[in-house]
Amino acid sequence: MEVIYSPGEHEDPRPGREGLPPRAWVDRTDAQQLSLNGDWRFRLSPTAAVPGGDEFAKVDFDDGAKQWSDLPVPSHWVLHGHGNPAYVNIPYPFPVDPPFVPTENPTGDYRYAFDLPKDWSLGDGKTVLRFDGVDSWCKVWVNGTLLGTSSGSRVPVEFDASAALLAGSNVLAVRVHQWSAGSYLEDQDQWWMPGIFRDVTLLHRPEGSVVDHFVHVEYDHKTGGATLKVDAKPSGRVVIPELGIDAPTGELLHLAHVEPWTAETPRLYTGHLVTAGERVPLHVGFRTVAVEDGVIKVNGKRILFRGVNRHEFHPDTGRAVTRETMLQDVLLMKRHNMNAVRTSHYPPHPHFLDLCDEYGLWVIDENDYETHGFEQLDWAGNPSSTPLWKDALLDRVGRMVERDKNHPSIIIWSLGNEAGPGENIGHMASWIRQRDSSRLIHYEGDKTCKYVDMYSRMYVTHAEVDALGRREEDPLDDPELDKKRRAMPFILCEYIHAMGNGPGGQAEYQRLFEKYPRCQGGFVWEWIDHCFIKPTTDGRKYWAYGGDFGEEIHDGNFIVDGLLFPDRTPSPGLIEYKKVIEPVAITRADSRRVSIHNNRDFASLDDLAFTYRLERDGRGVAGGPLAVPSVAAGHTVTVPLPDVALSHSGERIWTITAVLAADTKWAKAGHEIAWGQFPAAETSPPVVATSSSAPVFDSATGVVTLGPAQFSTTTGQLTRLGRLPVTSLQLDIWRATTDNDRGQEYFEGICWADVWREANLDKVKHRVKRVGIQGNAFVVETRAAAGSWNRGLVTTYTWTAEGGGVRLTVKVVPDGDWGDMILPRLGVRVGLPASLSRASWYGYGPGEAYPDTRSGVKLGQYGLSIDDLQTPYVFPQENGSRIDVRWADFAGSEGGLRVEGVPHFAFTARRWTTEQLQAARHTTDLVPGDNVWLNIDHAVNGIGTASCGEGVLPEYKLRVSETEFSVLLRPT
Ligand code: IPT
Repeated sequence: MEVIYSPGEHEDPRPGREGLPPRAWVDRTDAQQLSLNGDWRFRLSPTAAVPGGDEFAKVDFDDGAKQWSDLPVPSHWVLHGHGNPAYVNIPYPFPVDPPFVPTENPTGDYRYAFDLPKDWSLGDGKTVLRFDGVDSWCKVWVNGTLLGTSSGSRVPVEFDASAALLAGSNVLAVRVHQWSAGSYLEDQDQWWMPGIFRDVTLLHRPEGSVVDHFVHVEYDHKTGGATLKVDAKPSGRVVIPELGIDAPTGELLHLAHVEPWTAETPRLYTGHLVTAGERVPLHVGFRTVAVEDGVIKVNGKRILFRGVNRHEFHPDTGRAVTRETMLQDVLLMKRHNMNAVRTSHYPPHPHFLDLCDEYGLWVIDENDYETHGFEQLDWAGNPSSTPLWKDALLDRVGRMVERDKNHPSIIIWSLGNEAGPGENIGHMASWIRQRDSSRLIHYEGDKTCKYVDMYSRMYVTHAEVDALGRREEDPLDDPELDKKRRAMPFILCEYIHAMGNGPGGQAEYQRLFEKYPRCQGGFVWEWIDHCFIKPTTDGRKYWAYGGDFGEEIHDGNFIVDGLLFPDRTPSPGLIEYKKVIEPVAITRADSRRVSIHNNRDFASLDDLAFTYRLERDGRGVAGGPLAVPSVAAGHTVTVPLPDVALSHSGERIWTITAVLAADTKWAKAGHEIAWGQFPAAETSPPVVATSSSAPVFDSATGVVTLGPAQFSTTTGQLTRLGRLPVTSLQLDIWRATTDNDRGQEYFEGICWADVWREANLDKVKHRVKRVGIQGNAFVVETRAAAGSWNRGLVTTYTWTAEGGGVRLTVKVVPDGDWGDMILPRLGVRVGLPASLSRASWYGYGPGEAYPDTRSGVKLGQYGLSIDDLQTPYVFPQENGSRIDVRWADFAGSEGGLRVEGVPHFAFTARRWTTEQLQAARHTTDLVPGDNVWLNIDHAVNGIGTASCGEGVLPEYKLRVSETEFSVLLRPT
């Protein structure tokens, strides 16, 4: 056959061609730069073979033709009307046929005409063209001259453009294929989004400019001294005036005293590297990273990661994120007490790392490498274990390390994520070790820890973390490897899966990290929900996830699993995490003293100011500053509580708060860091009022009247309370399942949502057995039972009049075989008029809380509209429960309702039913109806994190048992 076309270049598993050797990335030097970001010309073709071949790269090619349009660079073309983003988690969206990819391969041709500034000296040195990120493969021409090709979406490439550039006007042309051999190495759990999505820059490299430089530091915590050596090619001088340094490169400099860099104290010394041709800024942070005594130490101290996995994401621009967005992420992390970030699962835009250096975050910088789709093939042909891919893997890990090697914030290199085992993992690790021995190596997929410096796992149960803490985990077959691994530090590179409502069980993990030195914390999965805005047919906006773009293969809302909603508003999960990882533990020492423990690794609490507040039944009675002496890291002080005269009644609660004493780079003075709340005195039990009137039965109407309440004798249900018509008050055990309910518990292998559905718990019918009057009480006996099954809950509602309202006592007796069933909730629900618009309550708030997600809420008095009680999870599900409520008022234009607990209850109030919430797929499916549906819960099942991880811990499971609870309902 005479071959006239055979695709290929982009299916070559080897690294791209003609890229310059990778080097340290520098934002700005005194050498000239020209940003080529802007509106480029763009044409999309359906296959890699574009008719006309490379013609489009020629200078005089007509890009005004109708197939061409403008496209901003950086961006993903699928977010600009050319095709769609597609979300798949683990499987490849194309046949696994490595290194080949489908012929159907969206291909973007880009052209950009630009003028070289007049003072750009082409004759002096070189000019290089840098792409910081092109997804997934590109071929680059300048003025029709081919410069080279590149693979590796999230690592930079530089080409020498000197010979191709002209003074005056130039034309840059780039061909980008969505799919390439490299796509096999980039199977991360995220949207597939091609394009030139990071900056494009032209860099003048004058004669004698820095080809590369490597800042080596060591900090000696025993002496407070440090060493510094800056290797540079060509050699030059290192100038750091603040340290009195003006010395040649390559020389080991001993410094008698420096302030070390830590995530808590991100001290940077700025200076310059000066060579014959360039002045490069230096930001030096002194720190030493080591594994000692089986734990990771920085500057001689064990550190504890309070971390998060960060994908780059913005709902408008995908992974093309601006510096403002990066800064917003860093500020949000710092403001929520985080100290670490894993750059899952690729090196981020370098500006993000600059911000981590500056603001203080420990970084695990991760290679752009994941081959998760091979798992379902038992890893057959997996690049980690196939020699064919060795060079590509060394190429990309090298481009990460070289680019990022001068960041003090990076203390760990990660070889990638979910890429199975194999010797190429070892090759990458060895390469890093010879190049940079100053940092540790991480890879979770190295189960035996043959190549890495720490034992890392994801989504491990609390029980297993406990065993790991004791170094009593199950042994490996190989005793040598087992011994080595058992001696290693342990981290959770991913845990507590922030999908939907939750994650639950955070505090219990933190206690384990605090208990066992080996357990050095973890990184929440993940930072932000990756969703795009889409309109409904009638123009309302919703957050779109997998499948909303017509993808053939997709993983639905598994991409909606962040601590931040897509618009970066914090979710309740983040509020919880902030509290759980707070660096100060404030607890009751005894009735007169508070204990303040500094949970930081390095810094004292001198930057914090403490305040106290005393409340009685949620109303402040006293408050002011609390003097706290200096507390060094790891230490505790006990401080007397202010001498405030306590009243003799009501619930008296101390709240002690630690806030920033002065403005910092990342938050203003007064920003809350930590708090503790505890009772000031025993609360006396509430006085139980006796019932005041008896029920009256009107046989003509069939209505029973009891105080302000009216009941139907046919249904036994409450129909009116004062002015309020009410409906359907009955026992309720169902909740709209959460992502975590729908998950598979790692430990027990149970999916509770499936169990509940099988048990028809969402289809409970109520059979009225008897309705009657017993003394002063109106009594309704029912049997609530789920369709198809013979077990039930015999429920007795006893109503008595009390203090202008009615008291409802519900007794639930299980009937039949419930086995080990747990219930979503146990309480009553009632339909109230839609005119109710506001809730105020005394209980925990202001946000939602469940039994295992309640660290972040405080006891107090709160008020919110019914609409604002909802947590707008992207995928609608149970939400918004307020826990341990003493009383709640629901008010509106046509009368209201007060609910008082005996002593506590939880509530949700919504403008739609649980059934509607269950059926909804997007928030726009939730349309207010004719009622406000109030659930008054005696108990609620926990949340857990089974969407990926452990289920609800036993102590938070709502088991079926005989139960009695009461509430008071009063019209207002
Ligand atoms: C783990 C992945 O590393 C991460 O990218 C993400 O997909 C997460 O799960 C779930 O959201 S892998 C999983 C099989 C434990």
